[in-house]
This record gives sequence, structure tokens and C-alpha cells, in this order.
Amino acid sequence: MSTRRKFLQLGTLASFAPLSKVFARFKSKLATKPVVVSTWNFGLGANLEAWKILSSGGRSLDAVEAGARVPEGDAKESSVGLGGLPDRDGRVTLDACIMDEFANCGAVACLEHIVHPISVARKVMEKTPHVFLVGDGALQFALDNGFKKEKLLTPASEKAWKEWLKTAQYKPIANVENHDTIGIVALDGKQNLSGACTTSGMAYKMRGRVGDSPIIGAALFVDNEIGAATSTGVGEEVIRIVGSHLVVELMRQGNSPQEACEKAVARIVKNQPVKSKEIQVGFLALNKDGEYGAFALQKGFTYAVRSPEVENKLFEAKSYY
Ligand code: SD4
Repeated sequence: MSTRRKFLQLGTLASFAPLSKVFARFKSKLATKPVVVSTWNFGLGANLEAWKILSSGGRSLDAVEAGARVPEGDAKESSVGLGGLPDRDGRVTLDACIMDEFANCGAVACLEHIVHPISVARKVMEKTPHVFLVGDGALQFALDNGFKKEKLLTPASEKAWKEWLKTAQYKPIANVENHDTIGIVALDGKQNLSGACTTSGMAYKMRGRVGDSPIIGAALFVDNEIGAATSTGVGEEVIRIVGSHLVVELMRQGNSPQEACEKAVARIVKNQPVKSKEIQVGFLALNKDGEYGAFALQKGFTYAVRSPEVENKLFEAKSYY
């Protein structure tokens, strides 16, 4: 496009939008790829693995899977994969989903005994005509595809569960229940977006309870024309607003990733003015230009960023309350 045409276009835009916004958009077009952003502190470790792939010209899908596998395989992380806190019956049940630049997606829920549900979700996406397998069917599929059956309940998680059993109080409270989920979204050097999300879900949940994390549109959504979004926190509230899809659609309407995350959180507050004060939900979004943003109901939601400009750094999202 000629410089004159670009200038005229910018001039037309400027008459409709505040100048600062127009220039922010214009600048964002120059953002350098690749970029990976992940939820919570363990996002740093996830980004490291993802970055190995992204920085050597790899695909965002491979990067987000590799990143998600890091906390899944870490027995010390009590909210994802191995070592995850169990449900109220003492069973570790895992939820995960993955989505690529072609809108291909795969998911598993209530999957037991498998350390890397994100890789099972990818197999569902690539090897079946389906999107979502749950429970025993998901386990059977995993075993048929070479995944090993393992004990996921570690001594530390078992101890915490037995402690919880003494009162058996089931009340999800923001940021104190140690039930953080990894959501990871990336833009690769070819400007393609993908995302992954994986969790052991709400600690001491009812048997069979599934949160937002394995639900495409709720905890993860990717539209390669627009952007990608992921969520963490009390999944029921994210499902109610189909949160990540909402964030991507808000970006489609011209909102920055930051504005889109803020509007999605505001929707939860509008729906649940009282309950929203006591729970945590956070959104993290990345657009096609490599701009990112995050916002949460409560303080304390951290996310990690790795890009050519940002040397794997942790940020704390702004919050509604
Ligand atoms: C769930 N969203 O199962 C997950 C839990 C989580 O931070 O993300 N906690 O509802």
C-alpha cells in the first residue's frame, strides 16, 4: 500500500477514533513476532519450552502443547496434571483442550491416570472425527494411543485432601485454593495463532464436575484472523459467558486484547454482582498483531510473556476489584 494511501486511511480513522487509539493500533502492527503468553507464575516455565519452538521457526500449536506439558509433568504443581489436587473422593481428574490456526480443536475431560491430558486432547483433534472425549472413553483412547497409566495423586496432594476431608467445606475462594490452570496462547513467526489449556480443575470438586478448561469457547478460543484468548478461575462463571469466545469476538469488534479482557470480566460482574466479589476469574488474550492483555476480577492474577522484546517476564494483571 502506498504511503499516501496509508496516510489517508489513518486520517479517516482519526476522525472517528481518539488519536491515541489510532496510533496504538498503528504501532501494534509493528509488534515483532513470535509471542507466547501464559497464565500464572508457572507460565514462565511453560514459556521457556514454548519459546524453544517459536524461536526456531516452529509452529504455535507445537509451542503451546510443549508449554502446557511443563506444569502438567511437575509433581509440585498441585493444580495441573501430575500432583493435581483430587476431587472430593480423592480422584485426580484432568481437563484440557487445544486449538490451532485452522479452528481444529480437541479436548478431554474427567480424564484419570494420564500425566499429559493436553497431548491426549491433541490426539483427539488429529486422530478422530470428534472434538471432545470424556471419562473412561478418554482414558481408553489415551491408552490405545500409547499413553501410560500412572498414579497422579502424590503424597503431598493426598495429605492436603485428607486435611480438607476434616471439614469438607466446598467453597471456592479467589486465589487461595491453589487451583490455578495453565492457559497458553502463542503467535508464531508465520503469524499463526494457537492455544492450549490444562488443569486438574477446582480442588475437591464433586465427582464428574467439569469446569471451563476443556471447553472450546469457554477457557480457550482461537480465531486466526483475530486473536486468541484463555481463562482461569472459577470455571462455572467463565462457561456462563462463554468467556474466551467473547474476548475474541470483542477483539473482532475493534477492542484491544486489554479492552476485550476488561469487558468480559465486566460481563461476569454484571451477571453476578455479589458472587463476583468473592471469586477469581482472569482472562488473557493475544491478537494477530502480537498485542496482549489481561484482566481479572481480583488482584493477584499473574501472567508470563515471552517475545523478542520481553525476556520471559511475569506481570500482574489489573483487576476489577
Ligand atoms: C476450573 N478454571 O476447573 C478451572 C480452575 C482454574 O484457577 O482455572 N483455577 O474451573
